[in-house]
Amino acid sequence: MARKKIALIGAGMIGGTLAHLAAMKEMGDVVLFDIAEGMPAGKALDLSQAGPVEGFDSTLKGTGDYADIAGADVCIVTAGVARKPGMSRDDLLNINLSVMKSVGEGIKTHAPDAFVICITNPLDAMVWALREFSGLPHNKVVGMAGVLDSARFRHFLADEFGVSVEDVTAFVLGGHGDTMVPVPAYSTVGGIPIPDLIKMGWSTQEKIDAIVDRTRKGGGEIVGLLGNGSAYYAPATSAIMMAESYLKDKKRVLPAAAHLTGQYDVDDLYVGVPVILGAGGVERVIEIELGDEAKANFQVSVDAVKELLEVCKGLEPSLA
Ligand code: A3D
Repeated sequence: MARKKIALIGAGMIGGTLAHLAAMKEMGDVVLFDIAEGMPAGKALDLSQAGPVEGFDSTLKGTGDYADIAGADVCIVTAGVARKPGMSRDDLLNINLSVMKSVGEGIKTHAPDAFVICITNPLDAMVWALREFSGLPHNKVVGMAGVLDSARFRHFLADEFGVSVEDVTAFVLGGHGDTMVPVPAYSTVGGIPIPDLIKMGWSTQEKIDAIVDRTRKGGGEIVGLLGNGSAYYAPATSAIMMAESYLKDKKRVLPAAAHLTGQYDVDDLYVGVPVILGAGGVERVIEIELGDEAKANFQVSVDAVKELLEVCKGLEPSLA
């Protein structure tokens, strides 16, 4: 049986970490694509030399030629630029939209059967753009944000309750960013919902509210601490979990930015919702009954994504 092929479009901080994880897990052979001269080949060579020590046989190749991603089973996209001082949100949108255009066309030409996971920010708009430019079926293009956001929520909750992160499940909906909607009622410790744990005296509403707020601002907290760049370990491991669910047809129930066609009263928009990820890509969007507060917060999040998309639709991306 041929090995699987994982193409990483963007070989920066997240791209390099993705390559490391994919090789360590022997998910398949890895191609690191980037426009930066030499860098993807350098990372691929460095990682290849970890193979004899770790005992993995995945091959790693760095490239600047889209032909090398041919036949990829999974493409994970982190290509783009980060917002720099003096750059407006629209400037950033325009640049990353152009990047999505060239990445989308590269995937369309060379890896049209791939399952595509977008990580580039602003996530909900970029995954939409990537789908448009690649022309792939909507169920084969998703955005990674929810797994990361819920992992942040789980980490903070486990810390608060003094329990293993393994026993904490967390539920996060909506767009990626300050408007995301962590839902404590669907988040549990050993199956016990957070509101019940508050009633049991394990925590207080104030503490949970503070955790929700910290989760929403989780990315910014790390940016502030790093001083240069943004989070990459947890984002990479989150995308790898999604890729594994697809490659192994695990049918994991994970939050992802998925294309909605009426679910949650949202039409033709990518927003974070729980989905089943299997060999068919997004096999099912799980539509749950939301309480009034979560519903109102979700709507704010959806409106923010819509607004961003309207700006995108007014821009004219060139190839980047
Ligand atoms: P970084 O280390 O800058 O890597 C981005 C790479 O993209 C660089 O190596 C660039 O050379 C490359 N690149 C730029 N233009 C192109 C192009 N046209 N084709 C191919 N490669 C190109 O960033 P990073 O790896 O830290 O982050 C990557 C993206 O993920 C950014 O947009 C972040 O904002 C985003 N991010 C998203 C999350 C989510 O949860 C959604 C979390 C963390 C970071």
